[in-house]
Amino acid sequence: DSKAQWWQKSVVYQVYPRSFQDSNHDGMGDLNGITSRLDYIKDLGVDVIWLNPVYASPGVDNGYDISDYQAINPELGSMADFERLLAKAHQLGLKIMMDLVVNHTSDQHNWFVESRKSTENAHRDYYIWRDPVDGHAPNNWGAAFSGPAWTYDEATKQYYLHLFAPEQPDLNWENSEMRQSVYDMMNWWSDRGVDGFRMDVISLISKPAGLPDGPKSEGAMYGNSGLVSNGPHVHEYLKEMNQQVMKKHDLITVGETPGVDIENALKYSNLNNDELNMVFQFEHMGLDSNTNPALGKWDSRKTNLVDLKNNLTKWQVGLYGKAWNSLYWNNHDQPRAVSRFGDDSEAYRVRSAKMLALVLHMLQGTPYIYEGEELGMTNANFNSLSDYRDLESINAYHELVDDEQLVDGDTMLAYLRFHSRDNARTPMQWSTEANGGFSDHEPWLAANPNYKEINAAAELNDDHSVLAFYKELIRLRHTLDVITDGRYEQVPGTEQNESVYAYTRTNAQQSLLVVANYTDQIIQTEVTPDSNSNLLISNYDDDRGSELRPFEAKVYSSIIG
Ligand code: TEU
Ligand code: CA
Repeated sequence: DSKAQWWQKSVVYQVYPRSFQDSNHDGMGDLNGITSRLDYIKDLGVDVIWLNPVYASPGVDNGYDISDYQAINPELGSMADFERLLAKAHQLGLKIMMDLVVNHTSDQHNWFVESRKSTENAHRDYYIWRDPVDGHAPNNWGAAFSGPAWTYDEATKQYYLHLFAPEQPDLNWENSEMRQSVYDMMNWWSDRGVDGFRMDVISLISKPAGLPDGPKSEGAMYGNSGLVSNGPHVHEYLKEMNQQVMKKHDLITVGETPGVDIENALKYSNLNNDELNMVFQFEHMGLDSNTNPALGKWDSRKTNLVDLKNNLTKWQVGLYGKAWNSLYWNNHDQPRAVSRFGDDSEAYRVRSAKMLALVLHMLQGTPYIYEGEELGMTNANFNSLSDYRDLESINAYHELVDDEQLVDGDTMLAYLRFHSRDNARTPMQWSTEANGGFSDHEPWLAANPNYKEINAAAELNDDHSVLAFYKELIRLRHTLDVITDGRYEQVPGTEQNESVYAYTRTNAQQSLLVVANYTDQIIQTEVTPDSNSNLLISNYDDDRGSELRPFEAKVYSSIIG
C-alpha cells in the first residue's frame, strides 16, 4: 500500500470567484454562487478547492491587492456567506485552500496607510522604503505590470518598492513584527477551519541584500527584477512560518514560486515538510515566451514539444523521492490549455483537450484543474483592447505599442489573444442560457460566445465529453498508487521526437506506458506496449497499436510479477 500523504493523492480544482457563478444578478461571481455549484465540483471527484483571493480589496489586480486580510470583499459576499461555503464544502468532503498574498498588500491596507504617514510611524518598516539615489529610484527594477518597481512618495520623500502595480507595495519580510502579523492572520483563518494556503509569489518575499540593479536587455526600459526569486532568507522565513502555523494545523500548503529551480524546490517542498508541501513551478509556462526578452511573454507561437517534454521530465526526475510538485497546464494567469498547447478548432478541440489532460494526469505531483478546463474551454478571442479588463494586458499594450514602439497594435492584439490573463477569466460556461448561465446581468468580463456549444450542461449528458474524461482520470489517480508513487521515465529514444510524448510510470506492482500524439497528423510510432499490457484509458474508441491518430493519447497498464 502507498504511504503517500493525503495531499499527494489529491486533485485540486481552482475557482476564480468573480468568474464562476453570479448569484445576485450584478454580473460578478460571488461566494453564494460558488456554494450553489459545490455539487458540480464534488461530482467531478476532486478533493480540494483553491479559491483565488476573496478578501477585502480595491480590485486593482482582481483581489491580489488586499486591504484587509480578515474581511471578505463585499462584492463577493459576507463572512457569513464564506462560513456557509466552508461548511457545505466540508459536508461534501471537499477541502478549501485559501490564497495567501503576503509578498505585498494593497496600498489601502491599514499597514500601508500608516506606513506612508511618516518615517517614524510604527508601521514604516512593514514596507520597503529607500531614499532616492541621485534624484532617481534606488535601482533599475521594472514592475511586473509595466513601469518602474519604485514609486516616489512626496509626503516622506522616499521611494517604496512594488514588484507588481504601484497599488501593491511589497511587505518587508526582514521585519519580525510584520512576519508575526502574517502568522497570526494565518492562524486566525486556520482556526476558522480553512484547510490550506496557496501562497502567492512566495519565492519573492526575501529581497537580495543591497537591492542591486538587475540585468537590462537591449531595448528594455527597466532591469529585470528576476534576481528577487529565492532570496537569501526565504527558506528561513518559511521554516519559521511552518513552526508557527503549519505545525499547529493539518494544512495543505502550496508555494507559487516563480523563478524556482530544482535546487530551491528541493528545499521548499522537501518530503520532511519543514517548509511547504509542494511548489508551483513556471518553466513550462515560459517556453513560448518571445525570443526578444524586451517583449517578455508576449508572443503567439506554440510551445515546441521537445522543449516541453524535456522540461517536464527534468522536474519529474529532479524531485522524485525528495520533493513534491504541482501539475498544471493553466490557471487564472495563463491562457487556456487547449488553445495554447492543443488545438481549439472544432475538429480537434475535444480530442486535444483530452490528450493534454491524460498526459498531465499520469505524471507525478498534485494536479490542478482550472475552472472550465474540464470542459475544454478556449481562449476569449477578443478583438479590441477595450474588451480586456486585466491591468497587465492593458498596461503592456500601452508600454510596448505606444511608449516603446516595439510592436504595432495589431501584432500586440494578436499577442493578447494568445497570452492575456483574461483568456482564463471569462465566465464559467454552465449552459446555453444568457452569458453561459453565469449571470443574467452583463458580466464584468464578456463571456465567450462559444458557450452555446461548450458548456457543463451539455457535457454532463455526454459520455464522450472532455468532462467525462477528466472524471475518469481523477478516478484513476485515486485508485492506482503507481500514478502517485511510480518512478517516471521518458521512453528512451523518444526524447527528440517532435510529435510523440511517451513515458512510463513504474512501482513494484505495476507499470504504465503513456503515449501521446501532440500533432494533428497521423504518426507511426516505435513505442509499443509489452505483450501482457491492457489498454487502461484512451481518447479514441479503439486502439490501432503503432498508428497514432491526431492528438491520440492512451495509457497501457501491465502488472508486475
Ligand atoms: O502571479 C505571480 C506571477 O508569477 C506573475 O508573474 C504572473 O505570472 C503574472 O500574471 C504574469 O503574467 C501571482 C498571481 O497569480 C497573479 O494573479 C497576481 O497578479 C500576482 O501574483 C500579484 O499578486
Ligand atoms: Ca454577484
